[in-house]
Amino acid sequence: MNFMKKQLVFVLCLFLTWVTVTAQAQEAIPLKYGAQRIGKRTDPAMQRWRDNRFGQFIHFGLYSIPGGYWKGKCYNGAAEWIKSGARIPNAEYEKLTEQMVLPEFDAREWARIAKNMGVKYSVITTKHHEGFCLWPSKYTDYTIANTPFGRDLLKEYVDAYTAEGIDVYFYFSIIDWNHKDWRGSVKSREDSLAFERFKTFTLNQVSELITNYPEVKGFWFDGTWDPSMVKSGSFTYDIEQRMHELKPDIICGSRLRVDEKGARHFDSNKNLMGDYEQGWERSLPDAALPNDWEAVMTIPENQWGYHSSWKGHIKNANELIEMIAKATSLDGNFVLNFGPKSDGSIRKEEQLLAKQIGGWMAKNGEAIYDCGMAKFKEQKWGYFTANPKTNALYMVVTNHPATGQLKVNVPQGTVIDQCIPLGSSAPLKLEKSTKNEYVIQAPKAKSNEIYVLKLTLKKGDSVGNYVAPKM
Ligand code: LM5
Repeated sequence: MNFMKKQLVFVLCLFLTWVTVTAQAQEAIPLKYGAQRIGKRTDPAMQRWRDNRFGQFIHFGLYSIPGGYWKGKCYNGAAEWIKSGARIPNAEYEKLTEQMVLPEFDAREWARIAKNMGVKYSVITTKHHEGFCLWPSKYTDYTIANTPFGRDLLKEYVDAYTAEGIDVYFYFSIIDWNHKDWRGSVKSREDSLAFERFKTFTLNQVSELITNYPEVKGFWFDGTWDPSMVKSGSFTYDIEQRMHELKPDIICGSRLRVDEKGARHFDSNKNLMGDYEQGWERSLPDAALPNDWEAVMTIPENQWGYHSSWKGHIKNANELIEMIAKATSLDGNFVLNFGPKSDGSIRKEEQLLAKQIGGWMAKNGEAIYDCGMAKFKEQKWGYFTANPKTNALYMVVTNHPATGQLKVNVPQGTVIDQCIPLGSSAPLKLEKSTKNEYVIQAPKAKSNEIYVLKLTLKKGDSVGNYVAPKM
C-alpha cells in the first residue's frame, strides 16, 4: 500500500469509530426503573461502608435447627435450603418454631466474637427464603415472637453490635416459601392479585424494619431472581424509593433491582442499579471494577446456615485473610459468613477462625481499613494496598519467597524511603537495584505467615489510585 492509501484507510477507520461511538451514545434506552445514579456514591455513609472493608454475615433461622439433616438423612445442599431440598411441607416445617429455644444465645457474645475478629459491619438474615422472621413483625405470625424463645432476637443483635461499634445491615430475602401470596411466577389472574398483596406485605416489612431498628445502615436483598421478580421493575424501584424516603443515606446493593426490561443488577444501559455490585457470591473479581463491590464468602463450600457436617474443602484462616487483602487491593469489601447453631452459640470451628483472623487484623488491619487499590501493579509476593488519607502503601505478602528477598517493581520515579513490617519498629534493608525495582530483605517469616510491610514513599509521591470519590 502506498502512503496515500494508508492515510485513506486510517481516516476511514477513524470515521467508522466515530460513527459507532456516537451511535452507541445515542442508543441509551429511556428507562423509568433503571439506575438512579451514574458513578459511585460520594456521601459520608457510603464512604464509611468502603472504609469498613471487612464485614460479617450471619445466617440464622429455622434451618439452623435441622442443621442439614432431615429424618436422619443428610442433605449436602445449602443447609438454609433444606425445606426445598428435602421437600418439607409447610405444616411440618413450621413445627420447627417449637424447637427455637436458644438456651445459649447471647447477642453480646456474638458481637464480641465479631469485634475480636475485626469486622466493622455485620449483615444478618432478618428473613431467609423460608419466610421465618427474626423480629416480631406485625405483618405475619411466622416470627421469633411465636417461639419458646419469644424475645426480639433482632433487637438484641442490633443493640449488642451497635454497642461494640459495629454497623448493622439487614439481609432480607424476597422469596417467601411460607407466605400464601408469594409466587415465583405469575401465571393467572389469581397469581397476579396474590403477588400484588405480597408486594404490599414486603414493602410493609421493609418499612417496619427501618422504622423499628433505626440503627440499620442498609439492606442486603436476596431471592430476586424468580420470573415474578424479573418482571417487577417497578416493585424493586418502589422498595428502593421507600427505603430512601425513610432513611435517605441507606445503602443497598444491586441484587434488589431489575429494570422494566428484565435486566438485573445492571440496567439495560449497563449502568449499575443500587449502590454497589452485589453479585459476588462466593467469588472475587480478578481485576479492578468501575463500581463499588462486595464479596460474600462461606468458610466451607456452599453452606450459609448451620450444617452439622461440613463436607469438602474448608477454608483456613490464611485463605480468608488473603481474600480480605485481595478485596481491599481491588477496592472491594469482603464479608465472611457465620452460621450459628440452633442453641444460639457459634460453632467452635468458626470461633477459632474468627480468633485467628482477629489476631492478624489486630496487627495488620492498618493495611485493610480505610484502604484500597494502590497505583502499583500486583506482584508475585502478594497484594499492594494503599491508604489515600495517610498516603501509606502496604505490601501484604502472601507468598514469602525462598530467596528471602522481595522484589518490588514501582512506577518510574517512585522513591521508597522506608520499609517497616507492621508490628515492628525496625526498618528493613532496602536496596535500589534498577531504575524501577527495589529489593527488600524480607523479614524472617514464620512458615505460613502472611505479613505486611509498610512503605513510606518520598514526600510528595502519591500511593493513590484508590481515590475516594470527591465529597
Ligand atoms: C447462588 C449464586 C448466585 C446467586 C444466588 C445463588 C443462590 N443463593 C442463595 O439462594 C442465597 N444467597 C446466599 C447469600 C445465601 O443466603 C444463599 O442461601
